[in-house]
Amino acid sequence: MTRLPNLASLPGRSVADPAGEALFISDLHLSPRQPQLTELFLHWLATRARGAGALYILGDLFDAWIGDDDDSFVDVEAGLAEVVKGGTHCRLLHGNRDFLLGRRFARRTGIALLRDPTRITLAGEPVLLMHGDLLCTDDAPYQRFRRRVRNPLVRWLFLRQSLDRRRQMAANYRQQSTRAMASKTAEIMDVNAATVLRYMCRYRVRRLIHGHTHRPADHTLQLDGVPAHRHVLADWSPTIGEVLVSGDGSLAREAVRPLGVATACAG
Ligand SMILES: [Mn+2]
Repeated sequence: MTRLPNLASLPGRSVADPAGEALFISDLHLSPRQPQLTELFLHWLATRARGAGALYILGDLFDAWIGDDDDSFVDVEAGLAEVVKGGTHCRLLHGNRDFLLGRRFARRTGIALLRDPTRITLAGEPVLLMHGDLLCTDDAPYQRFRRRVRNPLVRWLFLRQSLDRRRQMAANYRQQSTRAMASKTAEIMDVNAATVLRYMCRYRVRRLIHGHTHRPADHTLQLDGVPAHRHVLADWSPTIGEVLVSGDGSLAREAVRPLGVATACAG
């Protein structure tokens, strides 16, 4: 566990968000092709996430979401609904892979959908939450693609297709995206430093939490000559996941491991 700077040491209004711990996750990329990953997440939901004050899912929970009428993830929806029933405030903002998560999903699970970005208060401090793709402004072709697929007409046309057709289109997109990423440098696919500062200034925060880049790290930057923080969430795999936990005025990273792995790895 890595301890991070004390939240209470930073200026902010003392408005209480849901009491208790707040958990932040993103980029699980759940998919029917990786049942062990889904199992890892469901187990974590039923154990560690239970009874937390809040659970924030910052995008790309699903590797692809082709519409709320798809029933490929009923087990995940049920697991999330249980956490909500247990009194945890669950909130989700869309990632680039699951931006079609809609009202019916929200109704079935009890999750509140957030705008990207959303400003919350954590231990009295304003904190900005984003998926992270909006920060990757060096990748101009991706930003154009993002605007195109989020156009209401394009979404409407997509959602009118049959589920099979949509599945096929999502698979094609995945292939194209893998090819496109292979031709882009690591720098182009990371956040743009000036864009990060612009968002933090606009929303008047000194702390930003996001995912998307799959480069988990806690960055300290200078904002008007004062230190500010950018926490990048980790992506999950079937063998390990990670949660950023806010509680007692501090932030910590916590590993999520499959059952039995700790003993299997001993020695
Ligand atoms: Mn993403």
